[in-house]
Amino acid sequence: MLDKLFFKKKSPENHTFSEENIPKHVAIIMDGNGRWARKRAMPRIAGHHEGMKTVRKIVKEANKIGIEVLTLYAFSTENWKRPREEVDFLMKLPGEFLNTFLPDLIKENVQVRIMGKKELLPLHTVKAVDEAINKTKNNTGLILNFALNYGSRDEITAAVKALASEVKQGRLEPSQIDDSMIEQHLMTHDLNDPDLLIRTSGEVRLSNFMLWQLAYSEFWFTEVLWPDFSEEHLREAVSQFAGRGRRYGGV
Ligand code: V07
Repeated sequence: MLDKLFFKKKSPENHTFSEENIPKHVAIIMDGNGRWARKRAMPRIAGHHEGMKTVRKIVKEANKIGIEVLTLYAFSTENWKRPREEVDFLMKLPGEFLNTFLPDLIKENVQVRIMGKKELLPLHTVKAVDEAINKTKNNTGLILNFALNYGSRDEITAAVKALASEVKQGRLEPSQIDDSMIEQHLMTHDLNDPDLLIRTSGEVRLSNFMLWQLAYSEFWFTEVLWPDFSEEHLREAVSQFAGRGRRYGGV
């Protein structure tokens, strides 16, 4: 409770943004870890490891700012195509991250979640993640939502399949299908759509990330590589968002 009062928007000295304009849900494509390592003649995995430390920093800052949901693209369905050793290393990062930081996240009232297909993940990864989900499920602060083995087309396809099967069973008429019905079948059914998408490392594309949910979001791209992404950069993206007005297609 004390943590919540400290980190949430309750104490005026603890937030520097006007409350209305803080993005409630920020999604981040954490790109540039391999490039960060190459620039230092280090192996790619060293970049991933450094990127993990950045995750911790940015979660803390997001909580301070008063962001409600932070979705981080940790591993895509396409990432399985990477070399075996790199995939094995990546799959150990959730466990390492949680071993190191779960006690702090609990103290800070953070709720850990996962979106993606858990079935294909190694058992040790699933165990680490499930423990964190369980231990934080009643936390009421920042929702830290890791996209792990996530692909947006897969997610939409699964939603379409579920609806098609309801039609086949005669429980649904095709004419009844609308936006909100599709939304309810996505992994984000109980979350707001992201208000702000950040992608680091200079690539300007979505790479199969939250295609449906990002329909009306603001995008903020930076050349900064993820391991170099700082609290200041997050604040810069958030302030720029606060200065823009979103219109959802209206005027
Ligand atoms: C990963 C570090 C960040 C940069 C992007 C690639 C490497 C944190 C997690 C994580 C995931 C689930 C969870 C707790 C932590 C993570 C992967 C890669 C696969 F419950 N960072 N990080 N997972 N990187």
